[in-house]
Amino acid sequence: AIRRLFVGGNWKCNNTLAQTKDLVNSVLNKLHFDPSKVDVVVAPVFLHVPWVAEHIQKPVQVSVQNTSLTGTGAYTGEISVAHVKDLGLNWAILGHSERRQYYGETNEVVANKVKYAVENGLDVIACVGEHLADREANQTNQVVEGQLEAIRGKLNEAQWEKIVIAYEPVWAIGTGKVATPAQAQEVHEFIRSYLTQKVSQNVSQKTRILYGGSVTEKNAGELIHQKDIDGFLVGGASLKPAFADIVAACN
Ligand code: G2H
Repeated sequence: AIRRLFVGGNWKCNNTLAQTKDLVNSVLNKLHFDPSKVDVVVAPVFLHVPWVAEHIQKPVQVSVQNTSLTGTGAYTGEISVAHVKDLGLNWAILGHSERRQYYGETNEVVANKVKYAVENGLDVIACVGEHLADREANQTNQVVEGQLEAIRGKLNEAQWEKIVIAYEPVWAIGTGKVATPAQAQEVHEFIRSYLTQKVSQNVSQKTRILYGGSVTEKNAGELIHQKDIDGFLVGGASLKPAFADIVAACN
């Protein structure tokens, strides 16, 4: 692969602390992979992040699942980029479809969060993806382009170095209904050509584009062979030993 692959585990709002500890000890700390070939990044529940960051084996990196739009200060209930950096962490997932859907994060909010996170030193897994109705109305590319356009408007070219894009069709998320390798590749190719046209050839060639949505150990092997798929953002299967098989498929 021309780009280092990337496997993200998005643990979402799951697991007791005891279950998280068990997942780290029995799955993550037993992974064998070559960090020069693949980045492995897991995103626990905020309250579990300090324990995970301290106990996970070195080559596995830790991400948060959200950051606030604001800095430190009088912002009750928020977790700022500064707090994430203070723990020594470098990654945030932003704009996940569940944040867009349930917490009112518009393209504009997501783009501002991405900008703020990047400007303050985080690497970002920026999520985009269409709903079933968009796909059925042949609007997939337009929807994804609108999401990317909002983000692009806030970044300069150099800042794209800190961005990984996750394409997650909403109809495939947690539904067991995975995009076919051809369906995924088609959108990944569209995203890469968007980057070529709207940012630069260099950014287009360097940016990792992940697929997310019901990735399992059974479909990862075929998906990863698609030309423009550079890894995965895994939800449900990242809570299970299957995650090790998905990493193995990318190593
Ligand atoms: C998509 C994905 C992880 P799942 O949200 O971000 O979840 O693999 O459970 O569909």
